[in-house]
Amino acid sequence: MNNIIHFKNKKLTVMQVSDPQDLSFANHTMKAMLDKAYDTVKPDLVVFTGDNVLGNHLRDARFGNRHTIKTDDGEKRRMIKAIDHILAPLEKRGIPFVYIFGNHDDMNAMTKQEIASIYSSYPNNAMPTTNECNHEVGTCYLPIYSSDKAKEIFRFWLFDSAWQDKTDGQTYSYVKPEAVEWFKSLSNEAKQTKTSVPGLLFIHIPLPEQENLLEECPPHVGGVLDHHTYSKTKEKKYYRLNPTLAVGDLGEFPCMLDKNTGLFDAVKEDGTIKAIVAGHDHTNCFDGTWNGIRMIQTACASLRCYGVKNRGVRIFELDEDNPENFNTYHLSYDAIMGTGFWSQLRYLLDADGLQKYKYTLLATTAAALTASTIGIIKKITK
Ligand SMILES: [Fe+2]
Ligand SMILES: [Mn+2]
Repeated sequence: MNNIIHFKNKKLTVMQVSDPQDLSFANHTMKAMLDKAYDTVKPDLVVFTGDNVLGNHLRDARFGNRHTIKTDDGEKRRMIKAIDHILAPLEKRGIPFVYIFGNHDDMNAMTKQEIASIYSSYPNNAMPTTNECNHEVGTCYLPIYSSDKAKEIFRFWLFDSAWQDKTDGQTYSYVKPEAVEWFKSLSNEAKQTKTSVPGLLFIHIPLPEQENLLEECPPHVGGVLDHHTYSKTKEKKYYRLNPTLAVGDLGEFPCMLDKNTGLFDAVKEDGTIKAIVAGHDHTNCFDGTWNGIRMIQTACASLRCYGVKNRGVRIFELDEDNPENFNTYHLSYDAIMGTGFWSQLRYLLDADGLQKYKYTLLATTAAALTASTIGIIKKITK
């Protein structure tokens, strides 16, 4: 491990950045938002929870110089640049980071090992080189030490949940059974040796059990369509967060793991994990508990991809004397950048999905400028 993560004066502030999902041509408003968040919160650690790069669009000509890349080498160069956009600001500030991959990161010619080696080239990379699950790149645990660095008192579990099969080109999303077995064996070992510590589990795609935080409702009360059922049966069913179980935003029906390989049951059995924290569904941002397990989902940071005004970051504040009772809250774009004119204009011009408003604004501005220019010319030539 390059960097040991430890409490400082008994406190630890961690920032989760999920789905920044950018390309080699950076979205400057997202970069500005993250810069401001780092400078305001001053986190001791940043956890990227997947879709860190929009890996399936690296070759596109959609942005920047509008050149299509045709070679694997060119794609790799763009991957290096895209990763640098999210890691250089942390390197500059000396903030350590860890990460998991999402379903988009390896949707390209690169393997996860190759992508991980780019992250490893940064001095503030805090990914453990031991404590890894042998069966899956990126599945590992990060020990969090006491302020005096004498002992591990908390643990961040990082689980891989999606990958592209390079032979058939398909993306699969589930936690490999071997990774669940790895977790169970470490859990049993810690119980036997009485070395268990509390922790948080980070995963890109939410576990299937997360669906239990929802309840069916009529659409007019803010329900979201269950698009999985709709695509199969054309039956329209709407859901919202069950207010007795969860609080926050449900912007879309969750897109959960394809297959249940028993991680939730293993977490329940283990008893040390204080919350399962996911990303992936860009407009979902909530905190709930079902069957004794707390499940948190965090909206995307990306302005490149779909999302709404809850784009932002999540903060975890831990106290060394009582790390189990951590505090967590989400900071949206408005909370970070403010609601002033320039911040809102920036958002309007740079956030994906606002084209209709953007082009109306640009057309209105152009019309106003043209009209005033004509007015000035008429005055001059009178
Ligand atoms: Fe994503
Ligand atoms: Mn995703």
